[in-house]
Amino acid sequence: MITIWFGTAKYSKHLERKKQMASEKTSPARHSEVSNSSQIAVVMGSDSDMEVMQSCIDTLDGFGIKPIVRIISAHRTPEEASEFAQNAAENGIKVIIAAAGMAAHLAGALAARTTLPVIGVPLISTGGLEGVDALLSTVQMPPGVPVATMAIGKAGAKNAAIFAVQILALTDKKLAEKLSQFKKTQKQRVIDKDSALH
Ligand code: C2R
Repeated sequence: MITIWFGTAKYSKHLERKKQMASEKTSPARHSEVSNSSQIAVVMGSDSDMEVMQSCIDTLDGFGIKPIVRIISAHRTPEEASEFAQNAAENGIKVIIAAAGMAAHLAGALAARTTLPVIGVPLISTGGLEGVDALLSTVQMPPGVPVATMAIGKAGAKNAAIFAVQILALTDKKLAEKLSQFKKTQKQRVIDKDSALH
């Protein structure tokens, strides 16, 4: 009897999960819920980019922003990349952060299909050219299709988050206040380190 009950409960859980997965599949912003704070999307070319891009996600978190996070590749999943960029504005996204290593065409490919600001983060990838390959691929966009390109790696990942917040803060007073607090804290940290030397 117990076995049967467990079996039934397990099966209905399985059905529930299946339903949820089906709805996630049709949702353009899967992996993260679209809420008021999901105005920023963090897209990366591979799961191997996550370690560095986590610092971007964490920095956004510090401003109370939970971004939509996606793994999409202009090379490996071109249709998904296209669909994502074309529907981004309609899905409430205001800024796209796109990170990739090697021949990083992701940010440019997204920028080609949206009028939203796209921030590019060039990453260092195993087998790549220490990020210079990704930097040049991301920054050297032809006139008419800009990608705001950050520094290579972790510094760029963090700055992408801050830059995205700066864009949103233009029309969001609370975020603007958080930004100004962020700058003050950052400044104080340096002053404290300097004082500690004397
Ligand atoms: P794997 O580790 O999956 O082999 O990826 C990724 O961002 C990653 O840094 C190696 C590197 O390839 C990058 N990649 C791109 C694109 N898609 C994946 N540059 C793209 O569409 O630009």
